[in-house]
Amino acid sequence: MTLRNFDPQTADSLQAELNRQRDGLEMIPSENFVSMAVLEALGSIATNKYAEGYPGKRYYGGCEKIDEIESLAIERAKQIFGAEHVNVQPLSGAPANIAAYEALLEPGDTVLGMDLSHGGHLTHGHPVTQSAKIYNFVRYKTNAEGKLDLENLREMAIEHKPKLILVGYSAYSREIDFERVQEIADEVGAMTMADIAHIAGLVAAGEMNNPVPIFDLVTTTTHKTLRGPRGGMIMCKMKHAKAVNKAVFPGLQGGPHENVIAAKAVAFKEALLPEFKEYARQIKLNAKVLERIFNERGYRLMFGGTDNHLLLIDVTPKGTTGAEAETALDKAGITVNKNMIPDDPRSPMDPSGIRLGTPALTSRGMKEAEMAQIGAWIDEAIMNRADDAKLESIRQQVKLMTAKFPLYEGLEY
Ligand code: DSN
Repeated sequence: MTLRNFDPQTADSLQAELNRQRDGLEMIPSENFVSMAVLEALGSIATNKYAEGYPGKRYYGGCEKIDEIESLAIERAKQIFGAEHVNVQPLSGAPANIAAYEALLEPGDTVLGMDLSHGGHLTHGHPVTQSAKIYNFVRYKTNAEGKLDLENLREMAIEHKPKLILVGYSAYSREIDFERVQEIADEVGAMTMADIAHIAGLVAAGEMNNPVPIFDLVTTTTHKTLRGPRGGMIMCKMKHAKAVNKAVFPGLQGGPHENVIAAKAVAFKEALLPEFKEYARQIKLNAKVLERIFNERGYRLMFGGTDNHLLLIDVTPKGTTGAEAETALDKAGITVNKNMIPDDPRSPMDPSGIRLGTPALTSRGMKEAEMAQIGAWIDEAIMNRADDAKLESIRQQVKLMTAKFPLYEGLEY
């Protein structure tokens, strides 16, 4: 019985979502398109198996083949990032971070983490999270020039004596000097953690600095620039391996999702290929084209531009807001997300900025020429945000462009 025959309602929604992904320009910087091989592993029979524990030490019988799959994922991740120890079981980025805190900290310990509006992440100590109730997060910010200020970080580290210094961001577009962060941590006797969820694919390809050989612990998601299934991963020094494994299971999670782990293994194999290096390089080239276009057209780029896959853009100089711009772009077939800018005077539901990036479009094969056209469309849509006919005409042009970059050919629900 096929999905369509058994459950046409779900099949209809999946087909409509596939059409949306095909016809539009996906520019949310945390999204990507996995390969058919990753999709196949994700939809595999590995979903049927309970495997609490770790390879060779499970609480259930019949785990021999699952052990092979999980070990493959671990070994490939070690090879990509140069990690001493890897745990591939975290269900996603937030649980990976929660487990990392549990592994490294005691309740009440102080952590230096980046403020959300300056590019940090909710799980880096935002007051709405449970972690913020358990640990004492002190939040640092980018400086007046909009850059990560490691001298200020050092001063704050000396003042607050954190147990952990946390770097790695979800809206920050610049390179991070992990070696300098480690020196600061060494000076104050702190441990180091990086959350490389956004840039993991760029790090894997050698296109951005790699904290894994330097830091105590590194978390990531596997579904952003790394282009794997939706999931998380923790990499750490061997001295933290036991604590990390205990924190993930049984500390936080139950049975690992072995179909997702199989898909991670496949994605990691892809990330080891020379084509992936080319892909990561193109992501950055594409982002640079957008940086140029938005500069030329008078937008205010936060952090002064980009070294990675994303741009955080203040749209208020154009007389609009993040929410309004997101809605107009949606109508034009371009998906971005509204986003706070540093110390945003506006609210999270209608902030001053939009955040956009190039990983998904680059997966479709788009290059500099397409980016130049897309940058122009984004500006046109924002400047004509009240003109539905204009937005519809951009959407039609977007559809013509995306048709030239087929997505999941042959797949139908
Ligand atoms: N939601 C992710 C992002 O969009 O950056 C981070 O968790």
